[in-house]
Amino acid sequence: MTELEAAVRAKELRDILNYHSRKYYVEDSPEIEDDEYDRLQRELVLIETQFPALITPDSPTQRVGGSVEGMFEPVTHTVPLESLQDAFSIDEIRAFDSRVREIFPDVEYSVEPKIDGLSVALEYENGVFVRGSTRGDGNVGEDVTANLRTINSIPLRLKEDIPFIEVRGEVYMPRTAFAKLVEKQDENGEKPFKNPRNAAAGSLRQKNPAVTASRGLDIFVFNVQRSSEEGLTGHKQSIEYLRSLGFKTIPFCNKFNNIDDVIAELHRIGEIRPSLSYDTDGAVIKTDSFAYRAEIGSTAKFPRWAVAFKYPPEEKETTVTDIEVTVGRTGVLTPTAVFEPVLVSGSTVARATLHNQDYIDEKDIRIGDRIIIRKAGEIIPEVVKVVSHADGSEPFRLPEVCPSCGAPAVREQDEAAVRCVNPECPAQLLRNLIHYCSRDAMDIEGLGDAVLEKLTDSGLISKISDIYKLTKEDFMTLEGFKDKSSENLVNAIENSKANDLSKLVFALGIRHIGQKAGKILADHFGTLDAIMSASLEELTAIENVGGIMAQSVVNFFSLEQTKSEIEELRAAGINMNSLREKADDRFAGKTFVLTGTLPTYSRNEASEIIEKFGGKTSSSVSKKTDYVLAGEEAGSKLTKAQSLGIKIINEDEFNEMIK
Ligand code: 0OX
Repeated sequence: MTELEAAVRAKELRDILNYHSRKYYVEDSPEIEDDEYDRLQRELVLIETQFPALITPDSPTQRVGGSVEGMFEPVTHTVPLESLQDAFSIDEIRAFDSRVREIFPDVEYSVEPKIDGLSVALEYENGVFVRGSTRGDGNVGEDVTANLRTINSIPLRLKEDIPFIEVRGEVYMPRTAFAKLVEKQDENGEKPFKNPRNAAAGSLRQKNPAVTASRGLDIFVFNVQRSSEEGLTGHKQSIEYLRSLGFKTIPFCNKFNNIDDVIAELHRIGEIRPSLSYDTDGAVIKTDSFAYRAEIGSTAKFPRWAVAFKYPPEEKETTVTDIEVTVGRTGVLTPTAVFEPVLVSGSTVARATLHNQDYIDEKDIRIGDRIIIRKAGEIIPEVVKVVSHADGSEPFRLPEVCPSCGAPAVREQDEAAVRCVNPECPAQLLRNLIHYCSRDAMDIEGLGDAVLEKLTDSGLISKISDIYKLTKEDFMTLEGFKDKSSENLVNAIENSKANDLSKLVFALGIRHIGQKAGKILADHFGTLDAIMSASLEELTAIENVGGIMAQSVVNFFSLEQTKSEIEELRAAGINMNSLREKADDRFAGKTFVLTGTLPTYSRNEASEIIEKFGGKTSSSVSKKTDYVLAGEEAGSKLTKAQSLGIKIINEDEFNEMIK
């Protein structure tokens, strides 16, 4: 393919991909299958890897990239992002109408939901998204362009290449995405976000756009702030115009010419609020005509032509009958308040997670309390506050032993969670087994989630070392296993015994010890016995091993269960020595970043080689990177390396270097 042919095809692919991305994320009416979309995207990435000069900022391959270093840059809003005057009663709405109608007796209002997220401004030049910023104080916000680019419903290119337009919208986290995020945060012992709005704000202020991308944010656009185009005369018309440009606009906006109909619409929105997939904190009533708005004007703080009607949050009082504690898959003890069932926001609820000890302490929630509950994000029941304690009640403390296995439950430094320390705790067993057998750990092909679940359910394994006692006959008792498949599994288990020590150290699932730390420990000590008997001081003295990691290693190997399990593994013939030969130090002090798919090496293999020669690998490109080893479908890392002038090598050149 010549560069010219590539340029033509790249443009074509970009247009097709942008079209289908809009169909899927904005209009919710996809026309092609996901794998067809992926195929087209891969084709574009391939062209852009071969001809990086063809990469454009509106390319759908450029959504995630470019970490922010330091602070977000301030952005002064040319047109301020005004806030709204709140109204808490229908009387206040009528008073608002009287004020407006005095000037314009024939006023028409548009009414739309008030999305509970955070306002942003998006700027487009010649149809291309060039900058996005938060509202801030309305006059000065922060440049969060890289993070906003990860939101798939924000078009990187508009349907029309108009010279300039700035729009305003509300970034929000859909309720389902919020529920998933909180579950993960609880599981990881992190402090969970209080509501979808806080979660959206936290996600938009991430330094790493890949994190933002993983949070499932979305947007509704509802205003033209300024534009090179003229001719818009009213609000509803401008929403339709924004939609025609390819924006995902506010989900509905209805126009009325009298206040009674507006009030009926407020009641209607109030009714449907619980069933929406996003949080709303009210409805916005806006004078529709732009000419009228200009006449009515604004106060120092708010426009006089609009008002936000706030719905009272639905809250109910009930009594806590119990606080239950369960152990999650990661060993975290999670308290749940059980209360007398009450109807809130459309459904009956009887339980609310209390997250962790700090949360309980902050609200001083006890068994027997009268409490107020509501739904956060309209789906997750939440204890708002305690009304009164029962006579003679005591503050609630999480148990110091695991309710599942009775082993000590401890709270580690800097963690919100209390965890069961027992690696054989039945509540944690499956997760530990899955990790142990995974590719980067002991790499036992065929022993995935489903098979391991069957093995634990049937009682064939109750700890890691039991894996090595499994026979072909054991597998054949499981549904779906035949002679050959059972034999393959037994062979895969047998082969894993010869793995390098670094894989075993990682596979043991010691908290804070990842794949890289597994290699560092194995290389440094050479044998598992040496690691097991290492002191805190010895561990901390190793480069790249911090205090928390060192403490975690010491804790793990001091457990009786760990010691007996290691002996079982030793008896099963698992290699406990480092097999990683140290070659010469030709890459000493050099940092490599791997990106894309290499023709022959997997990422792990390439990292192994780099480390064997004393080099390091890193996951992100910075000024400190010495080489970027790029394969096919390399994306933003390649672009960043080019912009920083870092040496980019392919696999052939890499092979030359290691000859
Ligand atoms: C929302 C929302 C916020 C335009 C001028 C004053 C307020 N959160 O959904 N603000 C506005 O309007 C701005 N409309 C909305 N729908």
